[in-house]
Amino acid sequence: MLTLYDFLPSGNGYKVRLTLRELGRAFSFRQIDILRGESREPWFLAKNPVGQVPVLELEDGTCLSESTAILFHLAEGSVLLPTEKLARTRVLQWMCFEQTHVDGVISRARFRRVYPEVVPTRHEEFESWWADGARTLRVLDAHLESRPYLVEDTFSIADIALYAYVHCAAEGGFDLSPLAALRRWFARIEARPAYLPIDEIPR
Ligand SMILES: N[C@@H](CCC(=O)N[C@@H](CS)C(=O)NCC(=O)O)C(=O)O
Repeated sequence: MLTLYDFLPSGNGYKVRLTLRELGRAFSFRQIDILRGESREPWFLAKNPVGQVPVLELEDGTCLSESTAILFHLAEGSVLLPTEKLARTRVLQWMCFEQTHVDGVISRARFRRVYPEVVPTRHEEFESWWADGARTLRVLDAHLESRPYLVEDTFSIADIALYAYVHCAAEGGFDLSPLAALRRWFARIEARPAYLPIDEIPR
């Protein structure tokens, strides 16, 4: 059985949960309390020396970290990852975009607003994330204006990777109401039979 070390509000962990659900893979969910430093304890650092979730432990004990790498590993050979070279490159392109423009920007604003006691944050920091994040959201909205999914009109791990933090951007102080194409894309993903909300512990 696969074991996912995760923190329920984590969008990075949520990407792995959604991918496992889409693939119909059974897994055991192990909650790590990152707020009280559990991911920095020696037993966890032995699984990921960076001290961060998500970590996916395979049946043979191998541990994988970094959500993008985990999604690629899981999706290989499935409908969630195209085989054609250019389409695969586009999937990777969007996942790199996510790590640069969403994780660390939209996700950081959300984390600091939801848990203000964990890291004190200056208003100027929020203003910088709001400006950068709003641009990111507009790029995504424009791309989705004329297509149902990010790559080749087909649902892929690129959609999962971007959806994870973008759908809850409002918690970070971003206004999603004018972004109609983005909201239609959310609804499309949320209508999928394997869908699981971010705050629901997978059974
Ligand atoms: N680039 C990594 C980022 C992982 C990450 O930022 N994990 C956060 C939770 S979303 C974490 O474990 N933070 C706890 C800590 O750094 O101590 C990924 O995509 O998986």
